[in-house]
Amino acid sequence: MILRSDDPSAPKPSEITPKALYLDRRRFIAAGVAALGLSAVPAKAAVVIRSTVPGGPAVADKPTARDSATGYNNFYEFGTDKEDPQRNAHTLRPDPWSVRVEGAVAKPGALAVEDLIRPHVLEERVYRLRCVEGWSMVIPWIGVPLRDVLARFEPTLGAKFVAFETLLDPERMPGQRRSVLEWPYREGLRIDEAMHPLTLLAVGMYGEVLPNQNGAPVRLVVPWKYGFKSIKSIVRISLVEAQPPTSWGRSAPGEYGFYSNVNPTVDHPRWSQAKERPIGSFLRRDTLMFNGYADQVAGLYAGMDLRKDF
Ligand SMILES: Nc1nc2c(c(=O)[nH]1)N[C@H]1C(S)=C(S)[C@@H](COP(=O)(O)O)O[C@H]1N2
Ligand SMILES: [Mo]
Repeated sequence: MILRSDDPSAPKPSEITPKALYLDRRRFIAAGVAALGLSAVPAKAAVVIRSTVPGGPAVADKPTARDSATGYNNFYEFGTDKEDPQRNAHTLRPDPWSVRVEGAVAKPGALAVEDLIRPHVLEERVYRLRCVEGWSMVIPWIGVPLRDVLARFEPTLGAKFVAFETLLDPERMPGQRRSVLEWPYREGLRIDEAMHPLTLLAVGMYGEVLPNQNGAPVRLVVPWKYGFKSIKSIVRISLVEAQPPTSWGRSAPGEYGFYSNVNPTVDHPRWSQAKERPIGSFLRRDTLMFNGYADQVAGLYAGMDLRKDF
């Protein structure tokens, strides 16, 4: 289903989320999913890639098998092997969960995930996620544009960048007992990137709430950037004046720049970025500029040297 807020036939948020269904996160998202008609999508139609963005790329790929997307993960808070998050993330406890939005906003505050999402229309968006390591997946996410959520906190003129933080809790995230990265995991976007309509605050995938290993209960999805920008299990969003530090930028500044746009012409210092292997396939394919979203996002970087600002 293609659902856009400017579509007069789209259900209003009040129709999607009747109050009786606010009881808990699972039921809340289930209600949104049902309203999207996702559970009723026939299997055949479910493999058609849809973009909710006008003029968006018609990426003619099937979504990655759900088992692969939930069993092959990067989530260092639960270990550094791809199978570790699925095995270990049961200790996360994503419910209840609140997210604080603060900094250069007129109305700072902490909200439960349900209240963060409740006023908005949940959308399904099928995006390619390409890891800097050279593999990619195609995932049907469920979420709301980040810009709609941020607007409610009324960003002020000082909001030039947005800084994101994952939970810091070594009890629930045992991988934080090892210093493989600086904890908590931190990421950041420039304000125009954060406000871009493609940038999604995701609470579900494959028609269900996010599994813990994929960043429950709420994560970012920035489809034109390498996967590590899409920070999981967010507890804090700060609108700030200066470019914020990021975990990967601090661990290897020469390898992971702030922008991290998918760019097949800029190699990682230790490997080429020209190709990628879609998970579930043996064949590699060419990596596309901005992961295939150049028409929508290239304008954000007009006049920048993307070799320097990598
Ligand atoms: N908090 C946190 N967020 C994270 C990561 C992480 O280790 N910790 N890994 C990143 C990387 S490198 C990738 S490729 C994506 C993977 O998302 P997925 O496991 O849902 O496919 O999550 C990103 N978000
Ligand atoms: Mo990644």
